[in-house]
Amino acid sequence: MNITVTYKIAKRMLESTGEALSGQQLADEFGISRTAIWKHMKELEEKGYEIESVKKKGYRIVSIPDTLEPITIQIGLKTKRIGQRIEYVESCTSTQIIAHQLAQENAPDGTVVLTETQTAGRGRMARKWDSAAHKGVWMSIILRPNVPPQKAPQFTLVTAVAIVRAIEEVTALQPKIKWPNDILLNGKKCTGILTELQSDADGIQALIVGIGLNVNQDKEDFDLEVQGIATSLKMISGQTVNRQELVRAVLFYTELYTQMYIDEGFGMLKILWESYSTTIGQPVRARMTNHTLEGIAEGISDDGVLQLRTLDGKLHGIYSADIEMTN
Ligand code: BTX
Repeated sequence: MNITVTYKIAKRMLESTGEALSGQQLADEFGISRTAIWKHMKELEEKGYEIESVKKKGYRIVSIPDTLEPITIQIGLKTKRIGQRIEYVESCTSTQIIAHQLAQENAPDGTVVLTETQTAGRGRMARKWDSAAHKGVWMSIILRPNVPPQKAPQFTLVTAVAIVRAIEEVTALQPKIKWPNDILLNGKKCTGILTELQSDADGIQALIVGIGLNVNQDKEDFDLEVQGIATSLKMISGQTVNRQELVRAVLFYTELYTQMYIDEGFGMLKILWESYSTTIGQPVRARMTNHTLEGIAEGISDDGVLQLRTLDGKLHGIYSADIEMTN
């Protein structure tokens, strides 16, 4: 059974927006027999698609499975670049590793890697990222912006805004951003973003934006060591969230806002970011590799650097740190 043809048939059926298509029509369009069409229907059913077979009318897809396979994402996707190519694997070590490899093999701008579970999902500084099977969105986006390397860090902030907008659109939740890369619900982490860079003497070759979004986990789906700090959209809203719709929204807003950043700079996005931030105006402790600073987080600069004013009145630019609220 040629699975690519199975998916092409499924795509054709989904695009017919609920109307049944006859076995003969599908057979003619795909240049195969009606028996072959019937076998493709069986294959789809085995993959979790619910197919209604209406007498004299034909086949109709009634529901699609809760997977992140390209076909389930690309139907209804409103982007021009991001997600036009999606690489999907049921399981992997880390989508970042696959995306780096694809970027080196010249994968186009906007290529997306999606998986159901990661065995070595990673956060910043090689920390572990817990990626429960079929419960979250574990994804990497390859971007190839034509900007100098010093403009790369803001992509994390811009992506955070995009994710918050997507969550707001798909659920009734109102997440907050903790500088630089955590998205919080009720003070607990529901999303992490990891931006990695491939560059050479000519500048940025690719940005690999890794997104880990906790969607439908219950508390016990998380590893013990993160149960106290992590949460999911379902745990806060009390409802199972459609992961496919969420991925489409994240891709849409990521395309919109990264393009806005490339074309118009950080100005408007900085205002949006600050409006979602829990950090700004708050007393915080910033832990860096070698030292810690305490003070008030006054804002972020145009290059995304956190501005922290210590008790002695000095303003410090923080490029990378773990932030704790101290109030
Ligand atoms: P981070 O360094 O800010 O956060 C990592 C820390 O977050 C961990 O040390 C742990 O305390 C906590 N943590 C681990 N797993 C979870 C979780 N599921 N929910 C909440 N907190 C957790 C954040 O790094 C960046 C994470 C990016 C993950 C994506 S998933 C797709 C892509 N592939 C990949 O390997 N990484 C990215």
